[in-house]
Amino acid sequence: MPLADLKQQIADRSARIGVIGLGYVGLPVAALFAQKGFDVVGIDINDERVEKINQGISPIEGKEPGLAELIAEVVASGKLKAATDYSFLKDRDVVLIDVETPVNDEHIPEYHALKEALKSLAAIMKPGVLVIVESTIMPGTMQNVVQPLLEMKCGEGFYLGNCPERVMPGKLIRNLRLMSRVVGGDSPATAGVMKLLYQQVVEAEVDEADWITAELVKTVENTYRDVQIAFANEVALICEAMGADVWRVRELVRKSPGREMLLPGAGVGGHCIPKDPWLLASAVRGLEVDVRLIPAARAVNSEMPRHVLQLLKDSLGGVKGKKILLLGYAYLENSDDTRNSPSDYLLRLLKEEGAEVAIHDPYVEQFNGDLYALAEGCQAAALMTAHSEYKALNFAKLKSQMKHPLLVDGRNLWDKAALKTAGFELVRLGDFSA
Ligand code: SAJ
Repeated sequence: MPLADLKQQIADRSARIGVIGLGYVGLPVAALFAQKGFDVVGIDINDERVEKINQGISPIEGKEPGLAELIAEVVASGKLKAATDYSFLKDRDVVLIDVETPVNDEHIPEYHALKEALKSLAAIMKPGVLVIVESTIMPGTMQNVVQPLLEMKCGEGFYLGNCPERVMPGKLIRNLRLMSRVVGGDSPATAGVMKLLYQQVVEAEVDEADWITAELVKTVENTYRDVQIAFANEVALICEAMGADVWRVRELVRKSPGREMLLPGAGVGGHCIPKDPWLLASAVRGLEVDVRLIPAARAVNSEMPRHVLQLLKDSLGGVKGKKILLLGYAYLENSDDTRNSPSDYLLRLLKEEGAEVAIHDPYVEQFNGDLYALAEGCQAAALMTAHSEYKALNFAKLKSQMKHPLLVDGRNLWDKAALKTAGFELVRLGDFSA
């Protein structure tokens, strides 16, 4: 189909849309286009997930305002259907790809899911289809992986773009509607059609670009955050060594214009920040670019759980044979998301040291038991995730349960003076001030 015809079908919303991958990005995207009146078919390999969606039920756990209602609405209207069979995509005019793109232990992106999706799509997609990769990919992937895979099967007869997403757990619908997007096209004309497409659902700016620019924007923005967090963590370590309070230092640094120092903490988890810097750094592997800051920042952040272990060991004179309670297993406050959990790394470190570990997390089913029962006989409790409910614990009861009243605050959640008055020994990450 000529681009001009596709443009018209997008404008009158008669274009038929397919979405491959109905996870925390693909499902809300599919539902938002369906809500605007497009006929949308979603494909996922998980038949239970497909079944749930076709019943109008959201398979996504956690608090996602508006998502469950939106899915019920668009499934009831018949605008959104889900399937496991790629043949449902053969009549699609636009296909979005939202599959996972993890990195392996050597920090190299694994594209198994992406390649399988592309091969399955290439086998059935019709001439003139617009294929858009929304997954986060290493810069260069569109040219070196995506285009060749599609061309092998389909020759030249398709349009190709990438449009990275900016969703965040707990804000899926909100971010997809209100955050700007970059659309990278195989040509300026394709980017123009992509802009029109996303303007149907995005209320913010949609910026046109080429593939490499769109790939870089996404990986750079998350690498930027990782480097900023690493800086805050390194300042915290310096403050400990200097007997200062990083939280007071940070408060005063931020009074200087353009110094928005981020938060030191017990670790950096999640599915974006720990991964995307490696996607960016890997893009230039083998080229004449000496990438030093990005891996260094990753090293600082990934080792913060080990620093929490050191705080425990220094305070207890070692943790072997001691019982330690970890407060928080999710990577982010008030979330049930445990991907790349810093607590999981600390758990492994503690066990290697011969400690006994109890874990509490109100949002994670496996760990949402009675906190005070878990605290029984513990020589220390380490706050790893700043869940709101940890702010106002029954500290008298907690103290009565513990064998030794040591608290390590990895997220600057607790009032240092109040807890000392309550009889606790409090060690706050980054704060060794008197
Ligand atoms: N963290 C710190 N210090 C900080 C900020 C975060 O230690 O100052 C830790 C968090 O505890 C967590 C990890 O880093 O373990 C990641 O936290 P995050 O706030 O970056 O949340 P994410 O992982 O959900 O990041 C997402 C990203 N969004 C997308 O990739 C679309 C990121 O680009 C956003 O900036 C971030 O949400 C956000 O701002 O909420």
